[in-house]
Amino acid sequence: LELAADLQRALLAGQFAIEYQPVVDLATSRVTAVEALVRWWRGSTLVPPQQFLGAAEDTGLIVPLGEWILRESCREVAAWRASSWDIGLSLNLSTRQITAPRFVETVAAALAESGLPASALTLEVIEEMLVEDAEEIIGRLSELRAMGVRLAIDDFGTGYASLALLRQLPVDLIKIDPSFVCGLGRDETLTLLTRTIVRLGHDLGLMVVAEGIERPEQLELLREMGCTRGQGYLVARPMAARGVDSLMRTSL
Ligand code: G
Ligand code: G
Ligand code: MN
Ligand code: NA
Repeated sequence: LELAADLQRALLAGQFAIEYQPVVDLATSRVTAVEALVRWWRGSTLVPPQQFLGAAEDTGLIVPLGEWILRESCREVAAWRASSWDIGLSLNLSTRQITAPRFVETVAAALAESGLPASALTLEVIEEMLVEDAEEIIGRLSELRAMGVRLAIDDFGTGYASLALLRQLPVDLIKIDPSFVCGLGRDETLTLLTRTIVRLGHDLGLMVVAEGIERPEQLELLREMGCTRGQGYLVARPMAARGVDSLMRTSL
């Protein structure tokens, strides 16, 4: 409860920040998108998301916080697109945000006021979200997709319903969980599973993003497997907006 009050104050005091992690085209190494990741600067201490996202979800504070992240990141990415090239924005969503009243309208408003095209926005969801309120969530996400917004399954392969979800929800992209990618080249089963997920995605006409790339060997294997996109510390760490600014300027 103390944490809940702290979060409320932090939002009012502007203590939340957004970091952006670049996603690159594995063939060209060009940045194609950035994933927005929320940060809480409590004084000079960085509180990890895992320590406050649960409480934000339970108290409902994730709704105003998520709306702030949505508007702010749409605005920043629209500005980067105006001064360099057409990168996309990927956002993580929670159940509470999607089921909140007027969620679809909120996303539409953020796109309209920033000028970011719907097709430049990808909303990431995880399978666990479809356990409760599945119909409502699928309905709302489908509405957004009909507007041109893209949908991604995050942490693909770790839940129990990955494949069933692909049938229920029209998605554009899957993000291979780092628990598979970490074993590339070191563990035969994980390498085989990664290859299988890449092929599955492509056979279904989906874009495939590999997450958690930390070693050159992983990058090489993913390229050889034909995986389209990659993300991870080896490629680029999450960075403040200023960092994205200079990254885009230096790679123009
Ligand atoms: O980079 P990292 O430690 O930030 O992220 C930890 C977890 O927090 C990840 O599972 C990520 O999906 C989640 N996360 C990061 N930013 C957001 C956000 O803006 N909204 C939601 N709902 N989850 C986020
Ligand atoms: O659950 P989601 O995929 O949204 O979480 C993204 C999280 O993964 C963020 O916390 C981000 O900081 C972290 N992350 C990004 N790249 C790497 C990486 O190469 N290795 C590890 N261990 N974590 C990463
Ligand atoms: Mn994510
Ligand atoms: Na993930």
